[in-house]
Amino acid sequence: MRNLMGVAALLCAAVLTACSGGDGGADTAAAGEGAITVGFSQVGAESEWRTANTRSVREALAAPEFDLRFSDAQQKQENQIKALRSFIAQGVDVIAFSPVVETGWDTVLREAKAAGIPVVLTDRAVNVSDESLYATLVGSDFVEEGRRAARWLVEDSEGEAGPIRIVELQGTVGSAPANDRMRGFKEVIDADARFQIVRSQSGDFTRARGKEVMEAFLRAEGRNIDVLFAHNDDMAIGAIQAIEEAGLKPGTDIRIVSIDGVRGAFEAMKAGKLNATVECNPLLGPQLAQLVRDVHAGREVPKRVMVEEGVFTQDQAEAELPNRKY
Ligand code: GZL
Repeated sequence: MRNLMGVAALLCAAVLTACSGGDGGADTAAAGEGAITVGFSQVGAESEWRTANTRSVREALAAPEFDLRFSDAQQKQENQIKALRSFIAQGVDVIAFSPVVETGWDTVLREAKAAGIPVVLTDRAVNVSDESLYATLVGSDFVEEGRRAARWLVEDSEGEAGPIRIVELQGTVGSAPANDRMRGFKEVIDADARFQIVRSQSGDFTRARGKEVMEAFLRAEGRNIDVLFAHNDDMAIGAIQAIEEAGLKPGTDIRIVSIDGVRGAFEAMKAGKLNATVECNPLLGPQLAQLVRDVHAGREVPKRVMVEEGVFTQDQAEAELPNRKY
């Protein structure tokens, strides 16, 4: 009976993973004997940051030590929930995932807990009624990233009388980075009456949507935009195209501060089109691998593992570019 169940579980996994699209699919590379089986559900492939994050996870959770089952959710929560259920059906040793949004995870995480499978959160947080539903979260402090973006803007605006009119390109609606970066940015900006956020809209962390939303901002506000705050570099890079197509100079007519610190941002700063980027380190793979080893071995792990990161401005871009790892 158990063998039949095992076959059924693998068939179910194959079907679910096949329809999860993206570069998902059970990557059962040549895992070694006794390898730790890890089900990993990734948000998608929406930005340079995500691509670097996926590469870091895949490199760290490599065979023969690990048997990685990787699924790309294409930024849809229902695909992540399907993938997590598939991992539970496969009886993986550990589940790890970057939750596309903060809420709606209690039920499936309770199913993982009932199956005795520990869950490690990477990158983004969840909002659940019972914190025991996950072992740990390894990722950045998004509120501090928002504060850092605002602090750069306050410093860069020294001596300006105001009003300084800001438009905001927000990340994916309901995601921890979007919620927290907005909160941190406003916490600092609201303390200085010169600054006004005149428009805010989600660009879903992608270049294409960032460009579209910035075009709408420009149509609505004309030349009355002084600053763009973008929750990630990809949306900022899309917005830069829109600003240039509108006959304005990004980085000069409209100052731009964004978050991630991807290579594209350093190239835009070197070209004078972006003014500052707040680093958000995607290279979480090695920390994730160690946490997977620890929870699999039943070792205690901290509930929250932070990631170190900084802020980079235009004057540093050329020198820093060769050092960038993502
Ligand atoms: C942040 C991460 C965000 C990045 C975006 O840790 O979740 O998602 O800032 C990515 O580029 O799409």
